[in-house]
Amino acid sequence: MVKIPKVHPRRKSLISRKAIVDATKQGLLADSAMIAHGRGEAFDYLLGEKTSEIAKLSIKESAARLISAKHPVISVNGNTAVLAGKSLIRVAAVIQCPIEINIYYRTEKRMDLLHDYLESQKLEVSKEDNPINWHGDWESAVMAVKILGKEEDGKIEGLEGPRAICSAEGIERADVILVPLEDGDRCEVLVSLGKNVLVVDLNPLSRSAKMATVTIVDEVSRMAELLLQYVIENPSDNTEWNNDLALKESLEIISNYYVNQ
Ligand code: PTJ
Repeated sequence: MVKIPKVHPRRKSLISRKAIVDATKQGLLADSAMIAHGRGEAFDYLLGEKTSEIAKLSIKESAARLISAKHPVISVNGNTAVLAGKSLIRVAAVIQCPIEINIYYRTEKRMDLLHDYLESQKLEVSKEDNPINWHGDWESAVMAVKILGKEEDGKIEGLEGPRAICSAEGIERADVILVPLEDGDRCEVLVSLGKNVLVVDLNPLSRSAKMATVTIVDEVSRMAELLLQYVIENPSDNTEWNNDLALKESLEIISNYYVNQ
């Protein structure tokens, strides 16, 4: 195994790549997961590989909407589980919402593998110390997080085929959904069903980014760590959120890449 030096300038990126490669070998990811990851890396490079001020605002807005939701849910696909699974379990523990495995390339085998993977991550997270500024019984809060998805007892009205399958207790009844790396069609339908759809996508031009209620243009693992901090801070939401304006700001950062160097 190649050891990545602590001072390597691309250390974080190399660690993420290795996680994606290892998870592919374990069968957790879709065949095209590496292509999606590579596309994300390219956008992240242009964003300076850091969370922009507008991304911070959109994460804060998402935190507020998740907290004030009646039935919030965090949707997790293969790439998200591998890159940000533990952080999102911590977020779910703080707001006490379920996590739903919601994959585009759906097979029973992948659903089972991802379920076991997230359950084992949950166990590890439950043994951690309380997150900073969070008070309570951490182990109980984490173990109360349900990992949904395998029940297949719900349907996303307006979609056909396997992409419509979901959990009745999760996405079907949710009023607010955090969906990292979502597909554009599904995002559009979820919005048309009146749900608040909070998308995480490094590409501000993707259909999901444009369709979402709030788009977080940031890398999913960076965003998840900040989201944890914000859900603990408990901010208030802004019903006037202008997502088009937020997307424009992210695009400006990308187009000013050379100027910002
Ligand atoms: O696990 P599954 O079956 O649900 O499949 C997951 C993938 C990601 C393979 C599937 O959803 C897919 O093909 O996605 P796309 O259509 O390639 O879109 C991926 C989007 O996510 C692109 O716009 C990327 O820029 C963005 N992206 C990739 N990696 C990251 C990311 N956004 C945030 N953080 C990342 N690490």
